[in-house]
Amino acid sequence: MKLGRLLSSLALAVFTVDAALISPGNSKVSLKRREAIAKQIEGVLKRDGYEHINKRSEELAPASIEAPKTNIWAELSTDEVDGVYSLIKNKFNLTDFSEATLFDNYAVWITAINPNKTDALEYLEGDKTAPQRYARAVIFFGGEDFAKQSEPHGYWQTYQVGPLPATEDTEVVEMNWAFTKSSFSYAQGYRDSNRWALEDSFYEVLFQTDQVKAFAEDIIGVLSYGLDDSPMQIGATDPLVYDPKTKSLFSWGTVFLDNKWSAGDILPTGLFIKTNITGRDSSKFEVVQWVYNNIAYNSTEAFYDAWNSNDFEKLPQVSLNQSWTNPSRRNDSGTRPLDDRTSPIVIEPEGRRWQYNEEERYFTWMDWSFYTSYSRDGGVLFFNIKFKGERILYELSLQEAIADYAGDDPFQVHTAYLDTSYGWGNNAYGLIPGYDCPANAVYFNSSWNAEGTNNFQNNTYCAYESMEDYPITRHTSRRYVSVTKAATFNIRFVATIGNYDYNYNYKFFTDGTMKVSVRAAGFIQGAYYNPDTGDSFGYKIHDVLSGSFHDHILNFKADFDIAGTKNRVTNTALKPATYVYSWAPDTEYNTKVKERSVFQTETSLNLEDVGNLLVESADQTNKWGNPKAYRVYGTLGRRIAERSSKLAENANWANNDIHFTKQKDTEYTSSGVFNANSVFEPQVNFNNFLDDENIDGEDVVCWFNLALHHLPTTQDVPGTIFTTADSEIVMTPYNYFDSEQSRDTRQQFLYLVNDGGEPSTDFFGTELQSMQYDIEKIDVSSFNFNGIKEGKDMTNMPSL
Ligand SMILES: *[C@@H]1O[C@H](CO)[C@@H](O)[C@H](O)[C@H]1NC(C)=O
Ligand SMILES: *[C@@H]1O[C@H](CO)[C@@H](O)[C@H](O)[C@H]1NC(C)=O
Ligand SMILES: *[C@@H]1O[C@H](CO)[C@@H](O)[C@H](O)[C@H]1NC(C)=O
Ligand SMILES: *[C@@H]1O[C@H](CO)[C@@H](O)[C@H](O)[C@H]1NC(C)=O
Ligand SMILES: *[C@@H]1O[C@H](CO)[C@@H](O)[C@H](O)[C@H]1NC(C)=O
Ligand SMILES: *[C@@H]1O[C@H](CO)[C@@H](O)[C@H](O)[C@H]1NC(C)=O
Ligand SMILES: *[C@@H]1O[C@H](CO)[C@@H](O)[C@H](O)[C@H]1NC(C)=O
Ligand SMILES: *[C@@H]1O[C@H](CO)[C@@H](O)[C@H](O)[C@H]1NC(C)=O
Ligand SMILES: [Cu+2]
Repeated sequence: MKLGRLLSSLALAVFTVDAALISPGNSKVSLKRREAIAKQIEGVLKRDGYEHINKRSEELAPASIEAPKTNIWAELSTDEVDGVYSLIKNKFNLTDFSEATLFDNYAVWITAINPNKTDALEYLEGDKTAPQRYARAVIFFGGEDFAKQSEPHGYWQTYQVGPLPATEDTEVVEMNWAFTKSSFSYAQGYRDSNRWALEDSFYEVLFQTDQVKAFAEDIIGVLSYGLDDSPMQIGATDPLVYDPKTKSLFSWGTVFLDNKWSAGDILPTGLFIKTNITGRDSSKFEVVQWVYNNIAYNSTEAFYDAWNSNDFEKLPQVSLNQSWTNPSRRNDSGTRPLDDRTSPIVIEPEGRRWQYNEEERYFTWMDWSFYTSYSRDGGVLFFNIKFKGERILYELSLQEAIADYAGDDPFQVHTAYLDTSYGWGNNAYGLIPGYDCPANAVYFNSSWNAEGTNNFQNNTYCAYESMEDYPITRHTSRRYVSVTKAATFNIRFVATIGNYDYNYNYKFFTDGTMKVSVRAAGFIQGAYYNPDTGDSFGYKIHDVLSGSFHDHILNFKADFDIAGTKNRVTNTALKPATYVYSWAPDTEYNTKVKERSVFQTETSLNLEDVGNLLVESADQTNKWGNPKAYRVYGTLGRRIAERSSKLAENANWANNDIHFTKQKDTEYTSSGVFNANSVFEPQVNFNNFLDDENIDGEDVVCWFNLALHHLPTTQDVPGTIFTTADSEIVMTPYNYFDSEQSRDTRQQFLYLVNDGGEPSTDFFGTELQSMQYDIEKIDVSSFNFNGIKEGKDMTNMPSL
């Protein structure tokens, strides 16, 4: 995945950049360069008026619905953030981010802390007032005024600020209750844009030194990094490599080639650099190793000398004709029959069938209801998900995702991304109507604070009703045909983290089933294909490209409340058995049986070891005496590689497919932004959640992993496709009700022959009428796309 996020967006060869902006050593330079690039792309695309496509549906839209309660999980308002900021600015002598260097104190994020569940439930279910609001503020201390002897290069600290709104007297305390650790050294802390810029300025200088310029240009065959017209881009691995013995910090870098399709991730060069990046002064950074063609050189001189010698072997490089990397339509292959006609679209013939409250982000559809919130760390978050008036889930939210690579080169070997550090909410750009979401979707905007800016983004997530392409149920008998449509309600967001686009979908069915899926598309992080050593780790999928084998494991928190908070986890094993029945005492029958067991204590499981895995009510049964329950199953998974120095304690949730713990306010998230680089002592060590507490009859939280063991093939060239790069969990009622719940929907057809042989048909009042659909053309005249960058109000069209 994301390859030095910032670095990779720098050298866009198609847009020229003012050379004067580049002056190595100034950590702000690269940001300016980025902004300049964004300005030049501005206005390339313009679009507006997609409300036309929705016109009919909007005209017939139901009224906004009153939310029964205030959304107590809502992200902070701009006023709340500004109040917090002025308080901590004074208290900690903060420099505004736009002016700050790594030698100042500055705020990196200000975000909401969700209320504790006990307080929330008292508000939701009782007549208590809404819980007070709190903020989480993360500060980098680079200045001398708050310096610590133990942290010569500065440190990060997370604070809890509140209750809000902030006044001079508001409490600001270190936020330790939710984390294993709340303070992080510079070395193992967060790589914010100031740090990326620092590393980038080092590489810009390095690649303009005589020796490096000479061999890099010769080996790779293009202008060296740092020049305006250079297509080289430098990627650097996560996590940072910290050596506690020498207190030194290292980073592995590699050179990719950018092109006009930003396809650098599939244009590797096979050149690797290990750099000592200890400290905050890039002029003290030092190359400690070059690796090329599986040979390590301990210094730039050593590599230069080898390159100058007669027996140096140059590896083949990617051809300059890179039209194969174009992820858009290829026009060299003709047109498929009838493909000149527009493909089908979703229509709501009688108007929208769901309601929402914009302010509270409260949604209702077909006896479902829930609130959404939005955060920089997690994207769209769901709270208080109810079906038929009963809470099924208190919280459903994305926590973290790892992308853990394997390969024959040091870059892939050292790569294990934790994407929450890059952020989901801040990387969800505007969705494209009719393409990302069906034509009848409604779009929602969002806001978050990061690096000193209150950011706004239109159309970050969409909601729509859709139809599955199969009926939810049917039956044909001697007397009748009965068939019921499968309508679903969906919330979707797409986060583009560097090379990858993650499509998250939350789907609700009329019977009480929910499905959460993730799909991946975009460019793979490819490796340079070396025929001698590469075949164990990937297929050759182009001239010099290998699809390097990696695991995507994505962790979610699902706080089930099945008929209240007294729950338990059970397994119904499905087993072969040999039975002798009383009615046939001489015969052994090979058959199969169900066998229920209860998990008494907190547990981690792999799906292949269980049968039907249930979250049950510990005190309520259905009419037939079975515990009310939800079953969870799906394509869950865990990482394949074992514990290593790149993933030691920071993603312990990825060691098994699914975990069940006792709900605790202090077990707030399974990961944190600082987990990415603090490998041994992470912000949240998930193993601490698993301390054998009783979960039988307790409030249970399920932590599950969607997973994709991604061994790329030519199906990933030029881009990975959502069709198969996917994973899904199903959460479905299991003896929860006394019978299946979709029987009350009108979206059915019944053909019935009565006793006299007379046929009749029934559409239950929802017979599709023939009508003209006044769908208008998509008007793209006010679409504006400033290129992908984090920043205020960065993309596109008006929010609906
Ligand atoms: C406050 O921060 C500024 C900017 O980093 C610094 O120049 C100044 O010395 C600091 N003030 C104190 C009292 O340390
Ligand atoms: C939530 O609970 C924790 C642990 O009991 C407590 O330290 C924290 O202050 C509470 N947070 C809020 C926002 O009330
Ligand atoms: C890394 O660089 C730092 C300072 O720039 C130096 O003190 C340290 O010794 C170096 N580490 C190694 C292992 O060379
Ligand atoms: C390079 O360094 C490694 C250890 O860092 C050492 O084992 C090796 O001998 C060195 N190679 C040369 C050619 O100096
Ligand atoms: C570039 O490669 C494509 C196939 O990937 C080929 O169709 C095209 O003709 C080539 N263009 C040039 C200019 O060689
Ligand atoms: C295909 O697209 C390329 C670049 O966009 C263009 O130069 C070429 O003329 C197009 N070819 C055809 C057959 O349309
Ligand atoms: C989001 O959209 C709503 C409705 O259009 C608007 O009232 C609100 O100001 C917008 N919020 C942001 C942060 O842009
Ligand atoms: C976001 O949508 C609002 C309307 O809801 C519009 O005024 C604003 O210009 C949009 N922002 C951008 C960057 O397009
Ligand atoms: Cu992948």
